[in-house]
Amino acid sequence: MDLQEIVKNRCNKEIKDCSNKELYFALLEMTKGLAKAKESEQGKKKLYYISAEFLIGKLLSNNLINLGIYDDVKTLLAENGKNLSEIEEAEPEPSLGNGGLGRLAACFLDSIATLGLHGDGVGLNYHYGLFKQVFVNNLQHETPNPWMEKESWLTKTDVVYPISFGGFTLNSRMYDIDVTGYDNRTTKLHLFDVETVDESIVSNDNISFDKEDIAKNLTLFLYPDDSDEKGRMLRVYQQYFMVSSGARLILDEAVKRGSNLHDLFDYAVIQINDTHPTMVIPELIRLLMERGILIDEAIEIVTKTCAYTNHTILAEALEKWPVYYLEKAVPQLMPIIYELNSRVMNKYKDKSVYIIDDEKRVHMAHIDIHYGFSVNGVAYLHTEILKNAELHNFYQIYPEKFNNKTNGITFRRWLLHCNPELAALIEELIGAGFKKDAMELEKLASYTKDEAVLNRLLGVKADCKLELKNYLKRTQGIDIDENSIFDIQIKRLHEYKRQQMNALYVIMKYFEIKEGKKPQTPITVLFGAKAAPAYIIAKDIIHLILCLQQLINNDPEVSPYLKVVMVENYNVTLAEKLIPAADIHEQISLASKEASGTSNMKFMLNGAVALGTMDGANVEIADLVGKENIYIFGESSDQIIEHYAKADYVSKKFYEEDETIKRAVDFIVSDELLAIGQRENLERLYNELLNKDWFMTLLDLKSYKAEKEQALKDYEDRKAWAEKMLVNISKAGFFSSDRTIAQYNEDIWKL
Ligand code: NTF
Repeated sequence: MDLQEIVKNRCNKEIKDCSNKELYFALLEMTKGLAKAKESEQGKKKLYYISAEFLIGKLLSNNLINLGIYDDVKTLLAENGKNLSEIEEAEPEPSLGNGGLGRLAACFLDSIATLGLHGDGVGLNYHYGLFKQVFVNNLQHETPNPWMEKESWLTKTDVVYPISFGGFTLNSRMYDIDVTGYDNRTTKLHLFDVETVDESIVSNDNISFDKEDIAKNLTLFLYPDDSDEKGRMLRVYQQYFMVSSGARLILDEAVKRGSNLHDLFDYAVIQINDTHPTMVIPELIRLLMERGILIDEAIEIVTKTCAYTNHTILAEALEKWPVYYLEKAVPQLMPIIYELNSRVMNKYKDKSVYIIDDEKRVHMAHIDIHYGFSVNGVAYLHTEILKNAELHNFYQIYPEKFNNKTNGITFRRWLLHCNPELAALIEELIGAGFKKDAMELEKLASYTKDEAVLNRLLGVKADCKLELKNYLKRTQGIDIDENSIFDIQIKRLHEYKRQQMNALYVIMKYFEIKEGKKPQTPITVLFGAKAAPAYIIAKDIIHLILCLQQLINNDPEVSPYLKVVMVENYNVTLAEKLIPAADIHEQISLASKEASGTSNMKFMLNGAVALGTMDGANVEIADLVGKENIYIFGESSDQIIEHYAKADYVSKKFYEEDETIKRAVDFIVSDELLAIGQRENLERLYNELLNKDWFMTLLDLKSYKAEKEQALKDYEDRKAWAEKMLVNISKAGFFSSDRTIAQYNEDIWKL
């Protein structure tokens, strides 16, 4: 396909005369055509990865890379005076995810296509995504994030299903996004949408809307505010709409491939991504019964078809829907859920494994575990905690179902696309093989003493830092010093991830600088995070960070040595700029609480060094790179689990016993900060830290500070630091999502 021709047809102009937006649409059309040509159905059995989120990021450059035409297109554009990265800026980022769980689903689709596996994604088409974050008076404010334009990556299909709820029926239409594999075939992301959705019921400047008008609001937002019952009901409607549409598609396609439905498990395997899609289990049972299969057999068929991935041990994230919600929204499912529960009750005395508890709540994860054939965690430590603690009672019943699949990331987006300069250096050193076999990065190990290579690596990092500086200046009006140490923490805002601990460090550093103890190299502490709209303390933490940013960056005594930057509306696009530029990355969750983390993998691949706790995949990273190449601090997950069991952690004790901790915490409600921020927010956060501190910030603060100082000191030996960078890159191969997906396929999907 010829870009010049497409441009001619669309705009009746030459490439050189087109706007970036016009060229973006022309490239979109060309890429969609090329991707379509690579579609192919293959094999009898097919995987369906069902997920509430697919945080796919911008697609143009990635598709060009995967289709093998990136360089040609770039050159052609350059010959016509056009710049591909500028054209890319005309592409809106689809806002179909929240955090790691959604980005993981997107990396998985890339690897499924790249490995040529027979599998598609299934989800919902949210018109306004999660939300767009804007900062007003140092507070997070949420506005709609529209991303669909008159033309987009979505292709309307003629697949339509009627989806019935208690009292009404909505039509579900399927839209497809092509997922190109790297040098391989294309698969699809199927996104269902309601035909009657009405964007006009939301205003431009906030995300409130009539939560009861399901026909109009169903697919407006991902994770609508669940602080009231109407919001929670809406989530149930969304979930059922997604799984019922998906289940019908799965059955139709299986029949087309030759299934008589009694053998569905030979034609389909469904990976349930966290509990949001759990209702697919009772829904499939119901649909099979509608088609004449008796309940015993229907249950057996579905159990052999469905597999569940757990992504968190946080109790609040394990969904439990009151029976009466489901009775109202999806009454047709309740007889099946009751039946599933009574089968469990007849077999087991232990109430903790029941599906419906004494408070009449349906535990979604329990449905997955009893009526799926596989349960996996997302990193070694996480799976061990599931088996030995959180899901121990289930592990005793079904030891054979439990397995680990350590997360991974696609190297196409997180190296080739986001850091072409580093990719080119690696290719020059070890050849292009690492692009298909990530383990080849190990070959870099032979260069760890090669001074010329280490210097070039530092040069690439310096370029990426300068590029980030310019990008932030241009897009957010933020000024940073490219010669400072970039210390970056980017992830959802949550108390367990402990952005507040990083903020307390910043306060301590601020005091030191004020007192004349200046860091040898200036430090820039960068944050990126969205807080759930109803998560009050998380929003207070954002407020604290933004107040510190204002105070410190405007203090001429301090700002030459320390800067704090919270980027606005953190998303995949920003991550692609931030990660290549990082020197130090913060993975400081309370041990046992972060199931895996995936930014840790992206950072190491881009030559940043981790400062973290022994949590999630950090454990495996530490194992691979060795303790000289990572900064580990804090109590272990065993110790933390014991603190919770004994309920013996008292944050005030740490506050009272350590003068520097006390001073830092008190600063949150100091006159300096209250002059900038809101008393209500700052006092609430202060009290939370002092009286609750559920995620034990003060427990690890001292060792965190000490370890960070060590990292900053080590940074000064540039050669030794570059060696750490190179070791991290060379060991990143294990974290390719190609490896993860190959393992899912070998152990679970068996395509
Ligand atoms: C997240 N879970 C975990 O918090 C991360 O540690 C993990 O890397 C990703 O999943 C991907 O596995 C969630 O977002 C959720 F929803 F489960 F809380």
